[in-house]
Amino acid sequence: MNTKYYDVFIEILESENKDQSLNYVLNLLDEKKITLEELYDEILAPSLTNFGCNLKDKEICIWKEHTRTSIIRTILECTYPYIIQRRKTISPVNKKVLLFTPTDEYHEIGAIISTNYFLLAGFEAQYIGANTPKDDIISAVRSLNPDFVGISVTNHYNLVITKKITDELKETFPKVSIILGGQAFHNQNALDSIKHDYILYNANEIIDFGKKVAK
Ligand code: B12
Repeated sequence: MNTKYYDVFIEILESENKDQSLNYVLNLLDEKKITLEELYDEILAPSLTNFGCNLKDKEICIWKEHTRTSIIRTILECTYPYIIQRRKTISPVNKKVLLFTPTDEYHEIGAIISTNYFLLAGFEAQYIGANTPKDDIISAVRSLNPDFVGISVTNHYNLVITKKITDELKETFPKVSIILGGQAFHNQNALDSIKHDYILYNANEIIDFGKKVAK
């Protein structure tokens, strides 16, 4: 995808104009200038990941980051009808994945976007929330009986609780495979310390994974 769309979007986003930001990307989708994957991977995700604030007053940086996150969340929710449309054209994988962020992990945009990638790859995918307590995760897996759980971790401080969660998941549900994702696993030591079956980083990897595990 041409970075032109990203550059224009960032300019609008910097003015914190929610309506214009939303209309700009929805028009790109409607006019088929970009795909949903390009919107998520090349526009929305980097608009957050590259967020920097050079202002001296850090308090201002905080509400600016929150405003930006809120605009991105609104855009994400508004793309759901496009996912429904796309799913009518995709072969189902016939596998279920349950996604969440662990206790104390409030960064959830990556978990929501990756849930959408799983849906676009033909999985049944359900996002059960951010900052999810271990017991609620165990209860959801018991009730929903997924083939996979997808755990999104951003902050490396949350690796300790993630390890407790994955240890218990493996012990209680040995047949459920664990997929890890998120910025905390860009570090190999972090990855080595947590029980898992797969690590996936982006839309293409999730789509290839779907083809591999399709029933
Ligand atoms: C937005 C944001 C917040 C928001 C989050 C709002 C929300 N509802 O999600 C709020 C304001 C809550 C927040 C809080 C904090 N934040 Co913050 N935050 C960010 C910011 C700017 C963007 C994160 C983001 O959404 N990125 C976009 C998403 C789409 O990218 P992603 O998560 O990587 O996801 C992609 C892939 O990784 C993958 N993926 C992700 N998960 C999964 C899961 C699976 C299964 C798969 C297959 C794939 C996958 O798919 C996604 C799409 O490509 C980052 C900056 C950065 N560099 O990212 C800092 C950042 C992550 N935050 C940081 C910090 C320090 C904090 C705070 C501790 C600040 C504080 N002092 O209070 C708190 C911690 C809160 C907590 N307990 O979790 C640090 C983390 C540093 C570290 N230790 O690792 C960062 C890097 C900022 C920095 N440069 O210092 N933050």
